[in-house]
Amino acid sequence: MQLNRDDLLRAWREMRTIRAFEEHVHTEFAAGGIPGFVHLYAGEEASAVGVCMHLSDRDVIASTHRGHGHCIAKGCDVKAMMREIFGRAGGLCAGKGGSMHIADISRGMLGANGIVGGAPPLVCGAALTAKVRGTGGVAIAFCGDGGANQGTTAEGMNLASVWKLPAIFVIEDNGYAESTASAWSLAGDPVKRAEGYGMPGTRVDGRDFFAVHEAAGEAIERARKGEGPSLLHVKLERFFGHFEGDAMTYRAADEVARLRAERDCLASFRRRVTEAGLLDGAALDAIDREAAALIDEAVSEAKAAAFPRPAELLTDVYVSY
Ligand SMILES: Cc1ncc(C[n+]2csc(CCOP(=O)(O)OP(=O)(O)O)c2C)c(N)n1
Ligand SMILES: [Mg+2]
Repeated sequence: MQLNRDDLLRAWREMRTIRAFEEHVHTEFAAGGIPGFVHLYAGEEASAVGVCMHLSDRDVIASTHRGHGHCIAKGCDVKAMMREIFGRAGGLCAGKGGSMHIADISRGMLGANGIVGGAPPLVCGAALTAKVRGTGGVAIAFCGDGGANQGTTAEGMNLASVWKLPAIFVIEDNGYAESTASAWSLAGDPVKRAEGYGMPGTRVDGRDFFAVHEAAGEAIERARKGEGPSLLHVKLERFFGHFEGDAMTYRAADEVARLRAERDCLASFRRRVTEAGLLDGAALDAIDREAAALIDEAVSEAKAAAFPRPAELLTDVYVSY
């Protein structure tokens, strides 16, 4: 898929919106307004956006505990997401799920997921549905370097390959599973694991939106043509702790500052499109202001929203078919 000016503006807006969203959640969490556990996606934006730009509502994704970026890239309403994170009425899941359980089935967002390695088996079901019904849809599982080592990921990849499902496994390798460096925990090369399951595997630099977009496009096209699953191993960085409140004693004191200076996918996108004359700085700055204003509004509206009523405690908990 060739990217035109509108596509590039859209990519920038989505990545900027994710960054602004995460920075605001970081501040609000520290101020004590957000209940529960929160894991931020800042630094990894090019992966969610580079993959999800190829998708529409007929396609589904399943996410991780670090799911805000995936939700935004798949078209979830950011104000409803913010209300959800604050645990308020009008949240995307009625304020009862919080950060780790945001879902919007109408947008093909099957859910953030507190279960590490939860997404790969889920997308096998969704991909089988797409295949049986002949919708042409694909199903994408995001999982981390830690999640890549879960048995569920191995099972999911095996099943997807045996059934030739339109599924893509995106391993977002940010170098850590909680405090454990992937150098200590990830054996061999994840790309070669794909070979073991008879599917193509590609390594992608997650700092480079264009590389992610291209590799994801190839994998998705292959899946849509009925040629089966693929794996992408995306190398990227997380700019905050594992969870909000993490003192990050396992990282060098200057590590995050260095990564922010050298491996920021937003900075590299901006440099590339301005140097190539594809977009001008003023257009990008205008989007930055709009994204910041949108998230400011989302935070104030979330804080002003009511909490769910006690009478609603048991609604939406079970689905009756
Ligand atoms: C099945 C399961 N085991 C353990 C945990 C605890 N846990 C939560 S996040 C995490 C690390 C995940 O690392 P990774 O998959 O690399 O994702 P990242 O946090 O780096 O995005 C662990 C072990 C869990 N939530 N679920
Ligand atoms: Mg990780």
